[in-house]
Amino acid sequence: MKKILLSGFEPFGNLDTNPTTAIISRAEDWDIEGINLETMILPVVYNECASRLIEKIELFKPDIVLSLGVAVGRSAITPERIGINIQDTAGEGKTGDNRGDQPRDRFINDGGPDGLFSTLPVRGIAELLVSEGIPAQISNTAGTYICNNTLYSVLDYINRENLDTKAGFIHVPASPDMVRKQPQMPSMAIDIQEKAIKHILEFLSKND
Ligand code: PCA
Repeated sequence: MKKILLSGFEPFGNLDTNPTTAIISRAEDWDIEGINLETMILPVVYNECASRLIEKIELFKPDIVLSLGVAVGRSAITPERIGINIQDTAGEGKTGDNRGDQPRDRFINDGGPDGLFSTLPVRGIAELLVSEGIPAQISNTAGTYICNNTLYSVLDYINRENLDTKAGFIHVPASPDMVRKQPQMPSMAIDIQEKAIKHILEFLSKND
């Protein structure tokens, strides 16, 4: 039995919803053979996103931590290859986090490594989804906002604690309801996003 911790995020900025909140609420009803699944929603707050996840890791002691976030503008499911040691709201989080924190060029861990690679099989995840007919691609940047912060901090924690836990991050596209007033923006139905994440968990539970 593999213990998997799956996290999503609350909405942020000018978004009313976050597809990862919907995926998490659907995941609460999943019953996948061989997986003991815990789910949680994280706050879009620099100083809290990772600490809340780490508290749960300490309690649940998962084999695998998979965090989900939305990347508005992307058209595919994108496993992130690396988290970098920077907090900067110049990009996707221009208005700052949900508490108004607007860091520029701030280290997540002063003196920590510049970057940390995901320990999930990002190539295998992308290939699996493509073979299932779902658009997917490795992403080489998770940005410098909350999602990158979560990925970096969890990997940094796992390294410092010398844990065997594997961890990674997946960005999903916007859901159609989020872009109904911007029809030129890419989106992916929640049903397909849900299917993708379910396939990934099944794959991870069998992969060592
Ligand atoms: N996406 C944002 C933060 C929360 C989310 O779902 C990001 O890409 O950093």
